[in-house]
Amino acid sequence: NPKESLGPQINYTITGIDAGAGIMSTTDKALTEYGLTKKNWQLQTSSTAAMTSTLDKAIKHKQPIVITGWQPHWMFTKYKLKFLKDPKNVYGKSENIHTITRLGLKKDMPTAYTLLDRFYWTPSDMSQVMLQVNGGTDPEVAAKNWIKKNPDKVAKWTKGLKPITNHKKIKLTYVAWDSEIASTNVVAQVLKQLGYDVTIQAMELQPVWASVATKAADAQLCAWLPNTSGKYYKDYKGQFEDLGVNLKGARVGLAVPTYMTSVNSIEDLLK
Ligand code: PBE
Repeated sequence: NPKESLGPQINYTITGIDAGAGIMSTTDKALTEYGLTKKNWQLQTSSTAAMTSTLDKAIKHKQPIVITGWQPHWMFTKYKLKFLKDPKNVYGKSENIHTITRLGLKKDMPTAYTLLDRFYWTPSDMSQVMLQVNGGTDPEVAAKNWIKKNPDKVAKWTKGLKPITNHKKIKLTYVAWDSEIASTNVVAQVLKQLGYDVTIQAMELQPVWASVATKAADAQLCAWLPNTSGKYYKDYKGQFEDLGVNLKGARVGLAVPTYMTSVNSIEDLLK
C-alpha cells in the first residue's frame, strides 16, 4: 500500500553492508542529521553480498527497501535504482577514488610508483571488470581479460617503463568490495607484467589505511574521497602519499528501487 508510511513497512530499517565501510559511518551521521534515529530508524549491518541478495528478493516481490548504495557498482546495472536526494549534503555530491602509497615508495620502487601514479580508468572500465566477477569469473582472470581488451589504456600507464629484473616484492592491500577487487586486481596484473612479485591482501578499511601508514603494505586503491574514507585520510595524514585520482565520478548515498515513486529524498523517510 503506497499510502501507508514507509517506516512500519520495512521495520524502520536501512539495509547496510560491512561495519567498516565509510558508507556505514556516513549513514549513521545521516540518521542523526535527518532526525531518523529519534523516529526509531536503524541501519542494519551485513555485507555487500547479503545486502544485494535482500535487494534482489525485495525487487522480485516489488517490496519497499532502502539500501546503502554506491556507484560504480553492478547493482545500478542489474536493478533500476535511484539515489535519494540528500538536501543536507551528508554524503557529498560526488567522490573520486584515490591511489594511496606508503612514504618512500618513489625512491624504493620507482617503476611501480610511476605505474601507480599513472593508473586511471573510468567507471565504465571498472564496471566491465565488476560485471565479469559478478558473473562468476575469477577476479584475476577478469583483470587479465580487461587488460587484453584494453591494450591502449594499459600502454599509456606503462609507457617508457622497463620491466624490473630483480623480482622485488610489492604488496597491495584492499577491502573486498566489488570496485576495489576490480581495481586492485588490474593494477596487480600490470605490476606483474612489470616484473614485480605482487601480493594482494584483503582486509577491512581501517587496517588498509594502517598497513600503508606503517609500511606493512606499499599501496592501496580504496580511498573514496573526500567523504567516504575522509576520516582515515585525516587520521593518517602525513603517513602516506596521495597519488591523486584513479577514478572520477563515484557516488555514495541511500538508494531505493525506482518503483518506490513516493520516496525521493532522505526526508521522505520521515513521512
Ligand atoms: N563503498 C564502496 C566503500 C567504498 C567503496 C562505498 C562500499 C565505503 O567505504 O563505503
